[in-house]
Amino acid sequence: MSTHTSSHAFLSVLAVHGVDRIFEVPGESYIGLLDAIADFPQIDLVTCRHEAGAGFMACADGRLTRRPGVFMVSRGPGASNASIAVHTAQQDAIPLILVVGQVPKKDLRREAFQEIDYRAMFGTLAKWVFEVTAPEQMAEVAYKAVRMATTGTPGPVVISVPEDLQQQPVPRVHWRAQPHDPLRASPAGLARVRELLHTAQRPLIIAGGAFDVPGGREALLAFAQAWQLPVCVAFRRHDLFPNQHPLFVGDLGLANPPHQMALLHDSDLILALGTRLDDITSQNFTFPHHPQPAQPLVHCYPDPRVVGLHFATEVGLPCQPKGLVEELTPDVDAIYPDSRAEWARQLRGMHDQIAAWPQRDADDGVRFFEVVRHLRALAPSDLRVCLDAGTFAAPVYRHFGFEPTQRLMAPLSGAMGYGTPAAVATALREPQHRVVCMVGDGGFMMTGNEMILAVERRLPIVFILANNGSYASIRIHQARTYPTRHPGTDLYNPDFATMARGFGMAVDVIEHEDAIEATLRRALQSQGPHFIEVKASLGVTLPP
Ligand SMILES: Cc1ncc(C[n+]2csc(CCOP(=O)(O)OP(=O)(O)O)c2C)c(N)n1
Repeated sequence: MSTHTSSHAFLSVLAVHGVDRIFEVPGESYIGLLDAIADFPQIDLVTCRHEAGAGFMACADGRLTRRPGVFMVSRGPGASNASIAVHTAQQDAIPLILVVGQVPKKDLRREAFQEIDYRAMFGTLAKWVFEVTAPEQMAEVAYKAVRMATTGTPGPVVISVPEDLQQQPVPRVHWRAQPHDPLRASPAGLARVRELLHTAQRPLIIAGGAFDVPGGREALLAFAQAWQLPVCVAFRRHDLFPNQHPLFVGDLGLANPPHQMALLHDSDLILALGTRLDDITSQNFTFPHHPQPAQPLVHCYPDPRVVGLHFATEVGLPCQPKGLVEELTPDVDAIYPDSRAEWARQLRGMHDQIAAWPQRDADDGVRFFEVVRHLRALAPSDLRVCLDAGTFAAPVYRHFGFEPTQRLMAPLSGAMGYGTPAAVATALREPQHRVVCMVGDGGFMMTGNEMILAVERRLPIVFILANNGSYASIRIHQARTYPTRHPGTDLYNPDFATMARGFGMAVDVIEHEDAIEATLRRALQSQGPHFIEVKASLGVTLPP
């Protein structure tokens, strides 16, 4: 190994905490750090083409590993491109570390070439922003970055490292990873929840992302079954509970019909477990009633700042939901009102109606829900579904019906451009599972270059592009609010199939619905990446 530099110290601490992959777009502002990475053969350095894609990959990686996803970018322009991933990590509660090369220390705050003050820029986006001012700080900063990114509500941390501080010799310091005891509920809190569980006639669980930990899903399932508790999953958290289970009663998302919400409001106990009760999950802060719910609210999240923040709670539990439900799952038969079974049947019946596959016709192209329907039928039980933002994804959320070992990777931030990089990062992290990426013709061209990584590393990802010639989600909004015209949402597209062939991928184009099944079958068997362009219907009835 070359001299032990400040960059070696920084990387050693990250490696001790399990960081084994770093995504990067290089810049002259951090070649010192880059050079040191060559001395860490255990770190897979993934060279990317755009900082947004690198950042989305790090987001997906952080989500899958629950360790910080790490990406490195250059100052000014690089950091600006990277900001979308910092926002997504914040909204999605993903541990993320962004390392930015900075101008030399002597030039700081002189508006030097490509300089940005990152504390100001990322001040409200990131959980913590730190600018290194001495090489000896680097190890400590890496340690704190991991702690900040992974504790409480996971989130993004930004570390700015002036270029002249990256290759200074520093003494070796041995840092150890520090496991922390999980946060547990108080005995009094547990006792109060037990009382409520014994008496509630119409209880409802809202299950959120903090269950996405090893054993979390199993613990939730055992708890729900033991007490006969219907489960609604939080925004885009469909894979937390088996969707075929009679106690699965749907998701709280962008399109819950009023009659379903009226029924959910009728519950007499809400157990919001592992969810932040965010804007979308809470139906724009209307479910439960804001700020004082109509029924007792039990709110559990492993961050005291989140518990009871938006809604007044009957019981607030700043602890891990997995541990909580394990403690509340009785060894013997639980005692609760008989009426609960009927309540669960009612909610499930409503969900079944909402989740039934649509019957709509279309004469302007392939109905994308038909692609999703066939994929559902053919999907292996360990499928990873990576979604971009767009209306093409609506049938996945509403109708797909995730099995217990299938996983959904979708941005809670609603960021377009997430799908393709997330699929590549998922396939890198979980090569044993089949990955399907679905993306619209708008979102695909916001990133998309990451496909070359899939080709380079022969990742067996099926990319499905819904080409409807439009930013259709926005066009739908226009049709509702400004029905007579729709400026700014039509798309003039390149020949996507030729593009994908140019990347070196196997390519299919679906122009008719009768080709869907055979094409998907073939793609799901592919050894490497496979690209399918679907000539899709706009999918909505629009005024002329
Ligand atoms: C980065 C970013 N820019 C803009 C938006 C606003 N937006 C949400 S959906 C959408 C259109 C998506 O179009 P496309 O990817 O073609 O999918 P479609 O809705 O047509 O299925 C836009 C522009 C966004 N969510 N993210």
